[in-house]
Amino acid sequence: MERLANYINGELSPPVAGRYLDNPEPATGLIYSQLPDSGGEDLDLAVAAAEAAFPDWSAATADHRARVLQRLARLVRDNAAMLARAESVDNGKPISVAATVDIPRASANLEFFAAAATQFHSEAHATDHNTLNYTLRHPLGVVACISPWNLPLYLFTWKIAPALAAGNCVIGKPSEITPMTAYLFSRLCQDAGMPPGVLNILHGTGPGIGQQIVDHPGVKAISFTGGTATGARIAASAAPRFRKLSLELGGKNPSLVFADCDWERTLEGTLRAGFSNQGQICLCGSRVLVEASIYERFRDAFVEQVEAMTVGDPLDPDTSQGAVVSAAHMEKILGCIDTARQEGGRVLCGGGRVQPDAARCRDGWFVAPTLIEGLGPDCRTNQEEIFGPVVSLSPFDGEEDAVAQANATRYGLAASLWSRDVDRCHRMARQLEAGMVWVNCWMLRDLRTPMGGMKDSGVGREGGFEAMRFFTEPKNVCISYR
Ligand code: TXE
Repeated sequence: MERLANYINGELSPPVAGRYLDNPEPATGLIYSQLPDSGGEDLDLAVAAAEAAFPDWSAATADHRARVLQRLARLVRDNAAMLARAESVDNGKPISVAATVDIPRASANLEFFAAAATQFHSEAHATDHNTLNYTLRHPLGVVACISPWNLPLYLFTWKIAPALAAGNCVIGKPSEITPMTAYLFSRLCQDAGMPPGVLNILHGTGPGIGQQIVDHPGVKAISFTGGTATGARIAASAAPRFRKLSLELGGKNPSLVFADCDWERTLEGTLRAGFSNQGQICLCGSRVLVEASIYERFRDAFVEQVEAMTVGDPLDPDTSQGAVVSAAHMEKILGCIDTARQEGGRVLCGGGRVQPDAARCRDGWFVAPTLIEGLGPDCRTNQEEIFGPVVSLSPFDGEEDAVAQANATRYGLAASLWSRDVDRCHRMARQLEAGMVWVNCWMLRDLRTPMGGMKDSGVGREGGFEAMRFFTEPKNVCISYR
């Protein structure tokens, strides 16, 4: 059975204590590889390597750093088919999604921050005729990038690329649930000529090596994407040591459908927003709010579309819904569906575990895409992040009610708005409590824009120069001259 390795000081390294964790394939439930269960000794080696690499990497020209990131971007592109397959096996997502979304976006992240490295600039302010302020931006040193399982290589590269571009050395920790693409990526780092120690990748559990990384005195900043409860724990650990934190957490995002929407485009868009990656994207629109005058018609058309989705072997290119990521996560989702029933929700389709046709997937972790209606904004189904293929449908009555329902959660990550009334779209975009509002689209991205959430969806923004600034310490110089 394949054993993955850490990536420390440019080498693929087995865990010092020799402990491993099993890595199952969600589509079959079978263990297919093992990952290091890293500990403090591995972390000390990684931090020492990163500290040793920092003087040269931070002093290197932006062009040099850009070239390393560009080579990595090209290697990810050249190996896209292999990486997409690996990610589909590791995560349970349809291979079509891995091949068209995850891997191309991972390569684009590296490409974008390669370019951003050469464009990064700092501010200067001419205060008056004889005073000038300018700001130096120093990289922080050794920083941690902790990423989740839902978009494994995509979110891993999204974090490490700005940190590296800004001149930091990185301790990366991919999710223990989906370690494979980060491991394959570490092999590509060797091919790309990444200087030893600049990027180190440690595998293992969140409460184990994850928490040790957060607590390590050598780690100057933490960029984390994952669950809100974990984010709170990390914030509590980091606060007394004044570590910089960027937290990209959960969401309970509304898709708001108005009677004047473009019907086909809205159906297709809200379906994608609800069920992409089996609903396991923090940006997924898990609450579809529909203007009362079209509610029944929209609901019936939506049910028809959901029922037409094929749940199948993730490796089959025609599959649109794969497995959910783990047995525990499947149980959590099924528990949420039970809760919805107990709360009085009506299950319109789906509602349980399914077995796809493929024989090899008989024991895999598959949940039927599920639609529920009849629940008010305060019930748990409309409040708690389910993070699975479960969408709740509710009617609203006018703009004010739409905004009130949309904002009635502790989360504030994203919203999508479907209407042809331009005035309304601008009006509502201002009022929605969300870090990202999409109008007549979903998950379109421009890497220059700030990305992150309001309220309990996190603090800080990722993307563009904002992300690079996070990974630097500003120092202002004020000069008075005669
Ligand atoms: O994520 P965790 P989990 C949500 C979703 C899901 C829930 C829990 O609702 O059901 O979170 O998922 C590492 N110190 N999202 O448990 O635990 C962990 O090893 C340091 C939303 O899988 O937050 C992994 O690398 N690190 C989300 C990463 O944190 C720790 C994506 C995320 O794991 C740690 C995933 C600790 N104490 C789940 N504990 C999104 N926003 O996209 C865990 N980790």
